[in-house]
Amino acid sequence: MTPSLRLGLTLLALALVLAAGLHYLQRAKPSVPASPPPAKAIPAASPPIAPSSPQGQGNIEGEVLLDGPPPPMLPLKVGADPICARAGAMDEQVLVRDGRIRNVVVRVANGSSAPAPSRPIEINQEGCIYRPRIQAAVTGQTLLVRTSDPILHNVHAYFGSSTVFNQAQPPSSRAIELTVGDSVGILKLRCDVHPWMLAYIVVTNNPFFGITGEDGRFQIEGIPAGEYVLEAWHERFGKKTSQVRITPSQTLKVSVTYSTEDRNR
Ligand SMILES: [Cu+2]
Repeated sequence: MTPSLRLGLTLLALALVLAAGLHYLQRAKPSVPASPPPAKAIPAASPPIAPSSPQGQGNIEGEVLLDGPPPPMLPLKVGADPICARAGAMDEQVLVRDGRIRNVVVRVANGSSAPAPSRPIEINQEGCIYRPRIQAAVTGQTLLVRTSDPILHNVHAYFGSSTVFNQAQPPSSRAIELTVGDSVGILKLRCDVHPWMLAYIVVTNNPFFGITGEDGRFQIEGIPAGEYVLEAWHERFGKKTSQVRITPSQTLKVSVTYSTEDRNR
């Protein structure tokens, strides 16, 4: 082999390695993040309600209480399908611990509209249950509906009483990508094959919301100072509103109390 031929072969091999590497990088870059972090109360990338507001920002820390004994948790009536009929699956409509309610969405109801975060929110179908059951989104945000189940589901979305989406999702299929509409309200997902499968997305128009965790507490950070209506929503107990005043650099403590008689209507 002549020196020039050897040099040529070496360069060719180098070019092939580089080409393979570039190809891998392109394939490895997913179009949609496989599992972005769950929606947080304050997406960092979202602009505040009033970016030029000179008066500063404050926070809310709150708890949501149930006045009275929580209704008993009932087993889910999941039918005979062995994939769905896991032992011990309970209806998670009302989750209460130490008198505090989980899965209440609390939002600034009269804030100025802000663009949706570019990051999607996600729902997965696992063992014939939507996870998470409750979340919130900003108008125009992307929603990805995934399935981990080896059986057919049918994703049926309602906004109010109107169907906005209805599509079968076979096992191993790609995530269904939806865009949350421009109206504030409640987006409900139900599976037409398994009617106990329910999920709710509270659609709001700004990033200032929180969802109570297992301890029934929530927080909302970085709210421009001012007077607001704070609205809490629970799938069984419905809405509660209150007036709040946000003061710069202060954390307002808020307590929302539902009665066991309250209903979502
Ligand atoms: Cu289903």
